[in-house]
Amino acid sequence: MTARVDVRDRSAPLPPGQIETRKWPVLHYGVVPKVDPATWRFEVRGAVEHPFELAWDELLAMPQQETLCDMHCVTRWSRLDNAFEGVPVRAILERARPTTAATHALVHAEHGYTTNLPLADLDRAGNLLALRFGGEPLPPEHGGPVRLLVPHLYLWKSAKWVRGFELLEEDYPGFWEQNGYHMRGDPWQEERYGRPDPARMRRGPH
Ligand SMILES: Nc1nc2c(c(=O)[nH]1)N[C@H]1C(S)=C(S)[C@@H](COP(=O)(O)O)O[C@H]1N2
Ligand SMILES: [Mo]
Repeated sequence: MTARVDVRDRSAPLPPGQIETRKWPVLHYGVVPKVDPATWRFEVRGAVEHPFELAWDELLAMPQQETLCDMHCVTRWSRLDNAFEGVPVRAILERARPTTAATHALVHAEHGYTTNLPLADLDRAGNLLALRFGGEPLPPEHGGPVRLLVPHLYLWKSAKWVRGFELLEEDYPGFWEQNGYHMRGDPWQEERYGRPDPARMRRGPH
């Protein structure tokens, strides 16, 4: 039986400044990548005791979970009551064992897309490497065959076509964060825009 985690926040109808949509808009930078399962690898590296790579069939062999969640996009649409299935991010982190110095993660995706978040926000029970949506394989335009799902933060943190986690000992801005989006992106706090430290951008991740 698949475990089910419900992370829908019903403390208010919607986070501030959001509008509900029944559609699921498609938003990303660049073209939808072609993903070949034969060469696909998910890489966990950086500040971890046990860096590793997962092949596609190894990912599919891991226990899966269903997450019921809402999605909030910084462009102000929210889509409520979504059912995703996939591999819990916690299972990946448990295998990698972040060091005690690890505080943040840089998420890597196809075409060099990155997004950063605090480790505490990555290490949450609802987060998935999402493989299915509404009982069907995740469509390529929404990040299929596999995307990150971090539903308690704005949707740009949920990297489509995800390929790895890099654990870091400090925060480092990802793609949209370098272009003005917030380093954390909590929709309930309306953390839409931010100002990353330019010194960090010059130094670069590990
Ligand atoms: N790889 C990748 N993932 C990405 C993006 C991107 O440009 N590339 N855009 C993000 C943004 S800004 C949003 S709003 C969501 C949109 O997800 P959706 O198209 O499934 O609605 O994907 C996020 N994940
Ligand atoms: Mo977005």
